[in-house]
Amino acid sequence: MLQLQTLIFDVDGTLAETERDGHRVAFNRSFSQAGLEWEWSVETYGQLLEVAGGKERIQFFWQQHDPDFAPTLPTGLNQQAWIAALHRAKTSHYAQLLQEGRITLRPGVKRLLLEARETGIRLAIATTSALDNVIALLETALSPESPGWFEMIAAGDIVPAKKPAPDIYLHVLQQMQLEPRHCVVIEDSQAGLQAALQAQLTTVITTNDYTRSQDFTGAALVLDHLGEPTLPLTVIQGSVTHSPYFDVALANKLLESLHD
Ligand code: XBP
Ligand code: MG
Repeated sequence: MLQLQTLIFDVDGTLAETERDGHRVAFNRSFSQAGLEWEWSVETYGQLLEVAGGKERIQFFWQQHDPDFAPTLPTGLNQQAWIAALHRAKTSHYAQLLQEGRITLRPGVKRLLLEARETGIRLAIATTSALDNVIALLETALSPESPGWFEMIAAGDIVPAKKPAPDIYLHVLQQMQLEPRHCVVIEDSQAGLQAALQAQLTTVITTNDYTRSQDFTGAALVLDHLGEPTLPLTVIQGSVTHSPYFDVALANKLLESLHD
């Protein structure tokens, strides 16, 4: 029996490069629609990514960059409700961007998911993003029935603390009754790595433009992407022998070497 039983995927930056041309643009569209003068450049957004979660990111920006701004709140609506409404509009804009086909999966993601399904590896998602965003991404960039490939999609506000807190990973472990030594996590960011490591999970990082210079100490492997037979991966940290791409056998080997 394989040591590997479950693959747990992060979403944003890992399944697809959703942040710069997806979430960022959706935030800006929601700001403009609400008559706000806020506009997040590619660079500003890179800094704001340190704050996990869209609602939390809006609140942080408001406090740090426009503290005197006071929206006219209808009776009974507090600041949190105003942020939540703005964030709901952002979620619709994000779905619209996905419908336009602007966001595609990163190299190797679909291949690895299909191989995992063929070999009976269980699949899960652990993300800070809202559930609607995850479903929309899977349906548009992977296939309409693909949300059903995942035994569990743990997303957004279902746990009190977002990454880098381990809550979302602990939730998946508990709900699916998993032992960390049988799981491999695929992440793209330092916050995601910290969350997974605190849950004792073996973690593979695939970097992107926003995360490339982050500290990935503790990752089992750091790659530029998962790779394809025709698009070999590059190893940034750790070692991969004789394989141009990350697959189930390699994930299993990682666990065997760590848990011998
Ligand atoms: C990425 C995030 C998310 C998205 C925005 O999380 O930090 O907040 O940027 O999504 P992960 P929402 O990499 O864990 O998926 O606006 O829906 O919060
Ligand atoms: Mg991510």
